[in-house]
Amino acid sequence: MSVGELQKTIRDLIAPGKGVLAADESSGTIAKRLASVGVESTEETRRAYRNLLLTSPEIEKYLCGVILFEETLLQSDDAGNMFPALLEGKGIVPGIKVDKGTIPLVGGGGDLITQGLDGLPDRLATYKSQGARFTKWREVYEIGDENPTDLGIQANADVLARYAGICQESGFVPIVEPEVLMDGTHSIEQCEEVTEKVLHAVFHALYQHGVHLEYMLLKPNMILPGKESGAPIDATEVAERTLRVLRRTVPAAVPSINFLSGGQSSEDATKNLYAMNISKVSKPWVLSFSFARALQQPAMGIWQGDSNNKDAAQAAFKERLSANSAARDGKKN
Ligand code: 5MM
Repeated sequence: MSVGELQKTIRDLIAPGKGVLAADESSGTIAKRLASVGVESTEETRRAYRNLLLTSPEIEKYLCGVILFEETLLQSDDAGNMFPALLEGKGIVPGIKVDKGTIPLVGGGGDLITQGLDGLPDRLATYKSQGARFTKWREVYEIGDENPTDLGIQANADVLARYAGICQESGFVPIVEPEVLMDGTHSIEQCEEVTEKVLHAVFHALYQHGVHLEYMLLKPNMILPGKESGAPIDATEVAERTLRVLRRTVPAAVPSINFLSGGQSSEDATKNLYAMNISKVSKPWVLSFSFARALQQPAMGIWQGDSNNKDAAQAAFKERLSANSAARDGKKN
């Protein structure tokens, strides 16, 4: 394990005022997102869309890292610069999603488990040669009457820890993403209870697998009521509950917690991040963002696949970046 390499990447990923853009939607997910604005997903439309995001003026003021999908590592901007080199040139660390999506967990009563550990060291060697310096892996937990099960929580934690260990061994800083989904009718109390159990299991597994907490980032959900519960989102309550869970489960050695947005509106995600950062509760980690939808949605809605809309879309993207950069530092935009 190259500690120097990991230290440098971590330093770059916790730069003040900056966060991570998740632009690692897999083929199925990006096809859904593009379809929602009337754009067919082809290799070229995916490239054009990611070109719009990654060539936006001044993104380096707000972003320290971008998580890419495999295909994007090998694509170029309109001027012919490979995307990883373009990002490095701006001082932004290129990252790569290395999981292969979810399947049902056998015996897990409906819980899911993420695939992709087989052959991971070989893939990492390839990704490194293509310019990636950090990785991301997501496990998903749906809240139901009987879910997640104890088996689901344990199995998913073990997989996350195995992934993180393999990545550190290969010199990559792993982003560990256990996502308790917002979808459903559950209450905010249920989300808090499940997330606490999930994070306890994850950090126990990380310890058992010898993962170096100093060289990883955590990408959790915020504590929110189910999207279909009808309950309003109150930023002060979200901050209080989320910080309580994190303080109970996440060791101080973890340098940064970069939240996912999980289907909240762009504004709610920013307000909640701000509320956490201005909270008087003591917090030993950086609290930043690794949003996909909450950063991208307004821009994608304006772009709609038309290059004439590029400037306006980039302006909307910058507006979200700037707001979240301020929120991450506990400042009003
Ligand atoms: C939960 O999804 C991650 C964060 O995105 P949001 O801020 O929109 O919740 C995101 O990085 C996600 O892992 C990617 O979009 C890829 O998802 P898929 O489902 O394509 O693996």
